[in-house]
Amino acid sequence: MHQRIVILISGRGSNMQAIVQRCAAEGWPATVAAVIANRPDAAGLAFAREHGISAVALDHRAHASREAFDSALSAQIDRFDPHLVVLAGFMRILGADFVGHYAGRLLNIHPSLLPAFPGLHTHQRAIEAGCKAAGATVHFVTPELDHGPIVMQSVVPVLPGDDEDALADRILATEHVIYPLAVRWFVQGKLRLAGGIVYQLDGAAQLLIG
Ligand code: NHR
Ligand code: GAR
Repeated sequence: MHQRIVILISGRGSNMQAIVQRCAAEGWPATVAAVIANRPDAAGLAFAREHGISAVALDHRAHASREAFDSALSAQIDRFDPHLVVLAGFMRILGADFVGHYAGRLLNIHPSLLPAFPGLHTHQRAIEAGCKAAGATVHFVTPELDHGPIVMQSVVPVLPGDDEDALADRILATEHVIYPLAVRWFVQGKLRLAGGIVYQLDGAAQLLIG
């Protein structure tokens, strides 16, 4: 069945671009129906428009409360009747009502090896902890921040002399591989969730070593 995807961004949108490009190049049974940003200046909105994708800016600062923003956001999302909602560098914490409305069809990518380093400033925290490995995690979103069932992870080395930007760039290159793959699996119906564990039905590796 053909699936509609809505992608939420806050800035650059390079993960969103990777998903749009793979979807077209690989002929997924899916369409990116809309890209929605909580920042009107998000660079990714221009990319979406140039590719004929509906681009919506919904400024969280124009809403009186988190709940009001969440409601406005889900109203915008539901205009596109999506099968899947993808957070791709989306920087606003979402409330339990919002998350519940999209239960089982809301994905995020987080730039750490969860359950290590949920929240912000993950690259700097991994360096300061002396980690020798870092990476990214695609997970289903649950109300508890960065704690949902894990779909796929990538691992990269932390190298001597790395600063935050160097490590972020190394991880980002792997995000552009694992996020499109995870979304493809979802739209192909290849993911099953049981007991809080995500299984890939073909037995494909859910780990990328970058
Ligand atoms: N919402 C829920 N309920 N659960 C998750 O797992 C979520 C989520 C919303 C976003 C992405 C996330 C990440 O991958 C994400 C996962 C924003 C913050 C944050 O602190 C933290 C984690 C994530 C996204 N945001 C600040 C806030 O007050 C604003 C920061 C800013 O604007 O720069 O919302 O890391
Ligand atoms: C990515 O590294 C993503 O993992 C991270 O922000 C970057 C967004 O880049 N997400 C978070 O930190 C979520 N809190 P992009 O806009 O180019 O996809």
